[in-house]
Amino acid sequence: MIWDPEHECMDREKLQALQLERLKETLHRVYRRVPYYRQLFDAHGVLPEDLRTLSDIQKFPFTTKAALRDNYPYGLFAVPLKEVVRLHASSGTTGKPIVVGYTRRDLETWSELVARIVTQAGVTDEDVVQITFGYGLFTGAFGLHYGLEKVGATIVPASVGNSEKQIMLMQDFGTTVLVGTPSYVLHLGETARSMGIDPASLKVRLGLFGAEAWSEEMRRELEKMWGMKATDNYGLSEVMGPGVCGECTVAPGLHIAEDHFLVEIIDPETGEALDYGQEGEVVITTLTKEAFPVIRYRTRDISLINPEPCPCGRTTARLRRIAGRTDDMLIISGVNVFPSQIESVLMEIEGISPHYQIVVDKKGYLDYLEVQVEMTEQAFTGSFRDLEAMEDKIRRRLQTVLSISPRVRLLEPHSIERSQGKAKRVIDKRPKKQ
Ligand code: DLL
Repeated sequence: MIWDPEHECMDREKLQALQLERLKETLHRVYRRVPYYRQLFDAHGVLPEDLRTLSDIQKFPFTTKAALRDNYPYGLFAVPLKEVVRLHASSGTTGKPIVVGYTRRDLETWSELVARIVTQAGVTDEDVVQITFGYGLFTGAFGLHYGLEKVGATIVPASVGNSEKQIMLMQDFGTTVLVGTPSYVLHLGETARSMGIDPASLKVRLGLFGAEAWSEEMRRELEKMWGMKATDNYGLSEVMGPGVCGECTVAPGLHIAEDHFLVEIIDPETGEALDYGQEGEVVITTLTKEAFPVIRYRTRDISLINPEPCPCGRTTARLRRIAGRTDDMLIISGVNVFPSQIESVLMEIEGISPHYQIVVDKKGYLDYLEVQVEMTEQAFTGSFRDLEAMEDKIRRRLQTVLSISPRVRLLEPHSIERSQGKAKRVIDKRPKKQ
């Protein structure tokens, strides 16, 4: 089913005309109402009137996370606080978070866009949907909540944590859809098993995953564990939260709500715009946000755009699943390594669990990478020989993919702390460069 065929299946020429009209309005609005943007545009010598075609957006300056942080808490709002009816904030690990606001119309748009992504993943009003994202400043839970409500699904607002109770709720309420981070739902599956319940025996048939990077291999693992179909959706607080794009069940890629967001891919080094199909950093401009519009926001997420129409009938361009973040990329003695590459290798090896951690440190002048991964209960024999052979096998596989030879440490089952939201996979102990 398609939630909003008028916009999701729009003729691309019409869609681009709509984008242009909305982009012009947005540029004028921020120039008039947000002193930060006015100064930024003035400093770059551009005016909203300089935009005549969509590609003219390239004349405009980027917005970075630093700018959002510097204007904490309300400096970038384009409406008086009186018109803001909800606040959320990004899960910043250091310093102050980024605060985003929504007008009543922004909330309406948000639930419409989430209704689109949950419908395209296959949710209907017959489903019982358990939301295991944390309710709070994080956009994940509330964002999914109101979109699912619009579709008419029965929502179980379980929030994150209390894992044994989550399993009980699934059994008693007949949960058919799970919403959460891949790492937490993996943990929920393990919890079920430790209670003597096979997760695949529960009624869960579909998972809506997002908020953190995950690999195709992790998808297969989750699908096998729960006997479900696992789908991906992507978004970020700075531009709205979930609802920016999501997968349909027909072909790969995440359909972008292009009538509300203009998405570009740029070279993260030079800032130059890249063509369709080329991989780079995702840059997003909001087209309809009232309270918190952003212009050319640098997400640091890495992907590419496929503009081909999808066999599902939607005409919106698709974003390939996020490969990682530019600031996630580890440089180990000059070699670029993405955590997602390590995850893909680990998930293909029998006898180890999907729970891993990557530790980076320096020994003298040399960078040093250690991959710690848990064995499965079945494979854990306690024999030193077996352990060594397994570590060696993992090291060789990783070396083929990464072109460097990491240290591998096998851990006993359940020794890595389980995440209750976004997993923290990388521990970088190297002194920070200034
Ligand atoms: O994570 C919004 C969201 C909630 C999306 C629930 C989907 C579902 P933030 O906390 O601001 O917002 O974090 C945004 O998380 O820049 C990506 O690096 C990462 N991220 C989000 N979704 C995905 C995904 C929410 N599907 C940051 N795949 C983004 C990979 C993702 N990374």
